[in-house]
Amino acid sequence: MLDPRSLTVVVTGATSGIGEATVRRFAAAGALVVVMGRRKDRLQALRDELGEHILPVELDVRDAAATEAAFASLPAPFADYNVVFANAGLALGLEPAQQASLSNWDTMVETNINGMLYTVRASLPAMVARKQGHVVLTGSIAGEFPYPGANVYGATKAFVKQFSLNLWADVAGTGVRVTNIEPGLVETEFSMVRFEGDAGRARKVYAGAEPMTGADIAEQVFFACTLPRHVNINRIQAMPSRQTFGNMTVRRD
Ligand code: NDP
Ligand code: 8X3
Repeated sequence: MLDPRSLTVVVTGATSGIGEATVRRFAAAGALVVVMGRRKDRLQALRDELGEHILPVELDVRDAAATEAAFASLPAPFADYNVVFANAGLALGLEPAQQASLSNWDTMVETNINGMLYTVRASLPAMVARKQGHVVLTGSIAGEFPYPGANVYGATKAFVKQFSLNLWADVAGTGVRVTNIEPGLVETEFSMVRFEGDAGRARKVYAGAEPMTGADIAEQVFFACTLPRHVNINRIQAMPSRQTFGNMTVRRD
């Protein structure tokens, strides 16, 4: 296994949920961690709590130039990052396509697809040049299995799935690894965001379901990243033990 103290990890979407838990997992193991997100107060709180191994960088991943600049201006020793966890993302709404908000669709595409691409493109050349790195993406089971109301959200995660495989086809042999993490139900701020702050509706998503936690997913990221460098985990798909596939639906008159 790789010594986690040899890792410098950049995490987008580090201010809550899966990203924050991953920051904590790597920091506890002695890695350096760059924490990226829009909520500056939360980034600073992570730095205050976890110490000088943490570098806060305020970033909206939808801004390509800002993303490029954020990676290009990382100070030593953080500039030598060898793991990039492109995790920032969101779902907005659960309406059927004929009622969904076009602006929500735009935001999901701009964040989950464009933001992820900007993060990878801004960080990949340096890792290839150093012959050492690992791109970890956050896909979703929604990128593989359809469900009503997932329309554009699920499609953005299907993009992540295929992009991760194509990325691996490009970089295999360069020293850079690629892993797509595809979780099912994880209790985070995800549903509060999806339902625009409707806490009751968000709670119902997880009630009685024993959902996974951010820490469960962080453990999977940590596992993939600390395997010996000759091993690449292409994808990890995980669900809570109570979650399974939907049945085929027939809508009868
Ligand atoms: P959270 O809402 O808890 O976290 C989302 C993170 O993304 C926050 O840190 C948020 O930070 C960040 N983010 C959102 N938009 C932007 C942006 N434009 N620029 C920078 N950062 C942004 O949800 P999760 O932890 O659950 O979500 C993390 C990832 O996991 C997402 O990609 C999500 O699609 C995916 N996922 C979640 C599942 C779940 O059931 N929870 C299951 C499968 C996948 P800030 O607002 O501070 O910018
Ligand atoms: C989040 C998982 O099933 O809520 O990507 O879409 S799901």
